[in-house]
Amino acid sequence: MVQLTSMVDYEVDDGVAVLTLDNPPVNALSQGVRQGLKEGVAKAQADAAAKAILVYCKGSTFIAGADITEFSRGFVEPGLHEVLAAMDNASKPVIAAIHGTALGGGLETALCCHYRVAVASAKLGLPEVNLGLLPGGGGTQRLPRVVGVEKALQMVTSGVPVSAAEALETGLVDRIIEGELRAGALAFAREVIAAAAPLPRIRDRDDKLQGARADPLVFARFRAAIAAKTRGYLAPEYNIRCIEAAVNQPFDEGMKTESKLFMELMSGPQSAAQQYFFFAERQAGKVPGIDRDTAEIPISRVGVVGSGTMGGGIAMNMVNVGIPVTIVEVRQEALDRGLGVIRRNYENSARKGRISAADVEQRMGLVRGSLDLADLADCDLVIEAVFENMAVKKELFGRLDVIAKPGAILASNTSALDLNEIAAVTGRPESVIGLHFFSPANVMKLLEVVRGDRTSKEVIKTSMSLAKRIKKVAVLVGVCHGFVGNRMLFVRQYQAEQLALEGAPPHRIDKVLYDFGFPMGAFQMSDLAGLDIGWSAETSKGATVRERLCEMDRRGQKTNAGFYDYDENRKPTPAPVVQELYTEFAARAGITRREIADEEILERCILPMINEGAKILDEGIALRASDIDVVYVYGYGWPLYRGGPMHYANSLGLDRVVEKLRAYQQSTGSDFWQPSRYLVDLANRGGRFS
Ligand code: T1G
Repeated sequence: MVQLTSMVDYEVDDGVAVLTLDNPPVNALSQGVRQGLKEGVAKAQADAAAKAILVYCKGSTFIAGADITEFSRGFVEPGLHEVLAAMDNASKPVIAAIHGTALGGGLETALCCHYRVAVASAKLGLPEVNLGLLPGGGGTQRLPRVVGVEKALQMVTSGVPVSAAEALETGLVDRIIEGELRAGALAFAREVIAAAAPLPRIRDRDDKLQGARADPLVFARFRAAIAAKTRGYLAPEYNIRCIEAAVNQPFDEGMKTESKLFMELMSGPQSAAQQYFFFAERQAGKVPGIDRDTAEIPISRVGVVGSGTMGGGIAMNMVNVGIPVTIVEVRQEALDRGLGVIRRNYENSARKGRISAADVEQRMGLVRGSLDLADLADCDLVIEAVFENMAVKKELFGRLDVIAKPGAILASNTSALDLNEIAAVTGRPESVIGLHFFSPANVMKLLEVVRGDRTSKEVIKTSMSLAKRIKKVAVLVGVCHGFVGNRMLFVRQYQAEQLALEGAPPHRIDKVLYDFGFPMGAFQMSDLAGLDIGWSAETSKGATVRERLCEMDRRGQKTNAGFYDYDENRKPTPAPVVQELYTEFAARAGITRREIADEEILERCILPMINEGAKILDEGIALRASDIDVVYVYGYGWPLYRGGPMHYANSLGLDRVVEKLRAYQQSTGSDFWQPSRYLVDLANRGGRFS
């Protein structure tokens, strides 16, 4: 065995030259791997003992793509194209042995082999679009030649990998290896040698492109089909153009088109934001001072108090990964309603073919309803999702503290209240934590894990890994009003309200935020959540437009009227009564209404969020700026291609952000705009939110 580079070994095993890659954690195509592959193919070509070449990876996965950490550092020779061309032009059969994931440049490497074999659990895909990119190693030219144009379009614009079984079906792999991969792949290689068949090169194939040549409208149809969900993103369109090039241009011309479009994306702000976010998401799970030596509390049974929208969604997350749940309610009809909603949600998923009918029954079998809190005595974790009222929560935690077994974790789904105050009513504040799910809780990826002043490391670690187990992205935050997400949202909503008073119609404010990339604007969001959160008719004084709307029974989408009027399809239409109310309230407040430009609307909605984010960092409520961005992308619909509010601030330039904040402080005379000292310091030092 010869070590070609620190990441690639070479040995001949009974006629087969085996190139073994070992570049943990995911065998990315780092320089050492590229160099090793290049040298390995050349060596095997010249080695009389080698009749075929096998590309095999150690560790948990085949090549999971180019090394993303190299992107910002600039490429070092040999380039990927040079390496892949050597494989494509080899005169001896080259076989890829795939396990784990063959992604991006990894699948492109496999597509330059003459054959691909895989274990049944393998996944194969081109997820570059998730990084704001496209497959730049020939993937957009070779994939459609194997799986056809429509499948290739779907794979490169969704970034979702296919299973080995589907890959076999579509011809992406030639055999599923049962048993040990290396041995099975070697056996396959020897069959190929024995067959002495002509070497099949994907670049020479054309049959799968004919259909699209005969039906060029396939691209227009596909564009229309994905337009809504890819709104604002550049990469999906660029991927489609590359597949079009594969159909309409000779192979080498198509490769040039792919490289040109790849470089355009790579040098653009969207990919920079999405690459940043790739690492931000992975950073969020790391908590200083908590590591593999920190003990974890086993969670095998969960209790949920409250079977409303949030309680039901939270329970589904646990059941989806096989954790049995006991849901406690106060009244039978509320419990029946809650359990009914869970069953209907699962039945809907079954109707859409996402799960089977047997799965529905299996999951419902893990849900136990109860009217007695005492039934939670055997739970390892109890999560409350009751009415958002401090007195109600404190009373409940006092009772749970008595009922729950020693060591059990007591968690609150509060979205804003003081967790320390809740913990203080128990004798186990070290076991109290906030688990702030986002509605719908069984869908939204984000989980704000709220650490109290006394919450133990073990409880924090347990909560962070439970989040991974239920397929959530957890972000650890400290206690303050609204934690990270809602606290920043409050200032945006406040400014949106101010803008509406000063003359900007709510639907225009919403359009500016929608065009910026949010799924909906501030007022539509309020209508969706319900204008009566924390409102009651008894205490209402009609002191705000929102209160007046509630008094008029315009409580949002649920009453088909709020800031907008809604038709039977929930289509919003601006409501003249809202304009009248803002005009009335402005007059009462002595505010002169005026035309407000879109640019000002955007700045006054976004800049306060950035400033609040800086205050949150200054107070240590968030561990790092990128955590705030993860909260906003996964919890509040911040467009991923803008990276998040803190990354966006960096792209604007912090000195410019401070300048703008000060300008608004000047023009409004309000200290609402006072720049955070943390932000000013960073800007003065020419720094960035890291
Ligand atoms: N480059 C560098 N580091 C990577 C990496 C990559 N491609 N993929 C993962 N890592 C690091 C990651 O940061 C983390 O580090 C550790 O590996 C484990 O990752 C020319 C241009 C493979 C499915 O987009 O989807 O090829 O935090 O926590 O949950 O066309 O990682 O431990 O320090 O995610 O088991 C295309 C990206 C690249 C795949 C494993 N490929 N990776 O998931 O572990 S662009 C991708 C993933 C490209 C070519 C183009 C996942 C995974 P740390 P992890 P996991």
